[in-house]
Amino acid sequence: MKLFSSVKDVTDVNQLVSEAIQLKANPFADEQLGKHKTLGLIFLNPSLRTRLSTQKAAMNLGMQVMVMNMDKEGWALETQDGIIMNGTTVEHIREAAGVMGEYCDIIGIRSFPGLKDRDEDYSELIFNKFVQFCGVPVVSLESATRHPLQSLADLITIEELKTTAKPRVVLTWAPHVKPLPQAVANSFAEWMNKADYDFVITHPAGYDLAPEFVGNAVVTNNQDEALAGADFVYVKNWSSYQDYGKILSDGEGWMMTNEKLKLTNNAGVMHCLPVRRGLELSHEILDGPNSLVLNQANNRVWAAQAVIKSMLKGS
Ligand code: SN0
Repeated sequence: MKLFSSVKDVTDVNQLVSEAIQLKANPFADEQLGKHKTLGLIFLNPSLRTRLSTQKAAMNLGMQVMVMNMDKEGWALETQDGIIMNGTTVEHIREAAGVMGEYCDIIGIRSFPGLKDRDEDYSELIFNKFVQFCGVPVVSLESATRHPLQSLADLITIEELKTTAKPRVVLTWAPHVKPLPQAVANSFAEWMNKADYDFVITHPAGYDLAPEFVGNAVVTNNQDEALAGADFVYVKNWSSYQDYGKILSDGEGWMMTNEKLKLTNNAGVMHCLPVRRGLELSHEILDGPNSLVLNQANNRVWAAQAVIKSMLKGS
């Protein structure tokens, strides 16, 4: 694998999931593979799990890791081509990416959407420029439209815990105070469609995801109907795709609670984190037996390790 930005970059998803599960059982089996190889992690936005789990995965493979918090410590980056740089941006992404490619064997990059210009965000301008100019394999650490390491960890979590071949998996919108990217929801939907589960998306009117991500999912604005019989409930806020980047309502009544859990098949409740307690998800759920958020976070390591291993092997 030379690029991991979407489920489409994976030739055999089942094989990648079983690789991750094997690595979880035997984390140091490939500790010679990454010897004298360097992973560079570049953040244009904040991170906790992605940074630590990917770093840990690389260390398990014997790699050295360098982390660059571009947003705080780097020069202000220019991304537009052909302009005169007489303003506030200091360094062009062409040189910055090229330089980092000189120092690293594999690069991971995080670049959130601006949530102002939908076409620009959905063209993955920054991520794609980085891939183009760094010249080494690239792992997405969450781009404008997707968060594939999270989705792979989510798929691993469901595969480990499911009790039927085709579980009912519900992605439910949750309230939030800030306009958030659609990336986690898009990506989760893309991977769930690939997994061929009984997959349902529920959200208030106006929050439809882009059709290419919805795929074959059943979509309903009735959350109770969606939750009925669910085996897994994935809770996530996202801002509007139609009225791009906007919060359309306060989403009252959409928080996932124990009361709503009664509608489900004693579902496992998932969230990528960070989560706003008492707003997206109730304290009682997060502190209760149905929460899978730490299982998901744990699986971030094995997801990253399976992807990086495949890049190191050049397979
Ligand atoms: C990001 C998102 O894409 O929704 C990252 C998730 C892994 N989440 C946030 O930015 C949350 C920010 C907040 O203020 O709660």
